[in-house]
Amino acid sequence: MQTSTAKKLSRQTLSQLPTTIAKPDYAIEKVETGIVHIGVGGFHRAHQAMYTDAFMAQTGDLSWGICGVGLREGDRRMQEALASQDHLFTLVEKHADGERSARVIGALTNFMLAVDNPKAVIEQLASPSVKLVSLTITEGGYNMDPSTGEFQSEDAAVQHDLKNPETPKQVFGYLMAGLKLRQERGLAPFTLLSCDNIQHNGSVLKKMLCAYIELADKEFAQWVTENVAFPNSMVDRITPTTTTDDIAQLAECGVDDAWPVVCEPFAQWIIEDSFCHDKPALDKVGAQFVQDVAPYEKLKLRMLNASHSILGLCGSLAGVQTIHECMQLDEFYHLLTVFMESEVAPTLDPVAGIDIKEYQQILLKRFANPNIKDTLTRICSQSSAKIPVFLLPTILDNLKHTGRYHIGAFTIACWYYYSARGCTQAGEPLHIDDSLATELKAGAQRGPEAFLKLTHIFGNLSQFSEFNHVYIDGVNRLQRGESVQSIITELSC
Ligand code: CS2
Repeated sequence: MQTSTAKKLSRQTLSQLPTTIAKPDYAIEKVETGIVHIGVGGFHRAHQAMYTDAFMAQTGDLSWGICGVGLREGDRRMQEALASQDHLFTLVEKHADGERSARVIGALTNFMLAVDNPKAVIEQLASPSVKLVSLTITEGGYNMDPSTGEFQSEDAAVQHDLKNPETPKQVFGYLMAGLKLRQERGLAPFTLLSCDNIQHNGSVLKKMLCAYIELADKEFAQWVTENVAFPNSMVDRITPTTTTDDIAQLAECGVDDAWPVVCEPFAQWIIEDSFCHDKPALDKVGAQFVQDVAPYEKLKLRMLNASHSILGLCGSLAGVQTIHECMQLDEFYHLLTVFMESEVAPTLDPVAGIDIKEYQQILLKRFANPNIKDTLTRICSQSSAKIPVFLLPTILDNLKHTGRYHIGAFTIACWYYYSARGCTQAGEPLHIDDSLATELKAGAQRGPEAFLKLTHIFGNLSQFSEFNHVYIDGVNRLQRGESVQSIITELSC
């Protein structure tokens, strides 16, 4: 419920907002668009937009504002919310002890909905002021076949874009059109920075984009390969889905914001120092430029994201709702500790400046933050794109090097049960929010073996008989009605 004194957020009302809310201390009206970001969700706003805002505040260099772009009709709600408040929004950091800090972020200069005007988006990408294009299009957004690592060219939107290069539908169509226009106009290409949770995200983006361009224009694909930089990056900040309670709480503090973002205090951004155009000195505000991002990515994906998926899939069957509630249960807390120590840590490479044990401890604390209320529904969404990136590489490494993979295998058993029955162990319905939901359900209903043979998710995992054995044992125990809690207690011994 909104209180009557809450001020609608806008440039005009900024100075009237309560003093407890930090505001951009730079001239917002002077900010120029230096970055185009595709995929403006909560995470982008809590992370890249926050870093950019801090950078502009600290350096006074206002040439790095962000123009957001939404490619889907589903982005209209965000476009309308942001447009209604001059593209300002509030970021609320919630600490474990209840402390909160809110600040208005002024980094967004605009938000364009591509479906409304594809030409304008292509023009924006070709604008001389744009030096960087960043992406958060989700793990599944790269159109990569997970079993072969190749571009899926038969996709309907890809075929559409090849025939209609001026009115594309998918991200690669836009990027190609923008880069082409820049080349025609003699402008340097922008750097393309993927901020998705994928190992070697920049290299994957390069491979997929160039594969797409090759279908249309081989010579231009060669030019892009040689002239565009695709730095890899590791991004981290837990950002739950904004709830109506979050909006109401902010209104009680005096700000009427249609779509604020809530996040944890922690943030990390490690970027490969490889740009083909100017870059903002984000290292002035806590980001790190390094030569090789791979060990950081591997650490984060295998420790944090995989642990999230484990809690998501196992916790859902046990009827738990959020990550921090899982962490309050000893069984889950121990499960994660053992998973990180005995299944993940042995597969990691040394990471400069990071003590892996300390990293684990910090993660457990971050997950336990009771004010973040990160739902298992969010974590389980799009598991078909997450599990192959977050968990499978660890299982496969352990199978190759005779390491432990029992917790990983049990998580897949839980996912099977979740997909086959669509309910918790107590029979409460669980929704499967996944673009491959039909396939997952159909595979699971044919039985656990058939589920594991969904090769574009699991690759050749079903060919490892020792894995099969452990996985089927987990499925049998679940089917006999043994509780998740009692199984994971045993697995954590
Ligand atoms: C989560 C991530 O989507 C997921 O399953 O693991 O969104 C996670 O919260 C972020 O990567 C944290 O940086």
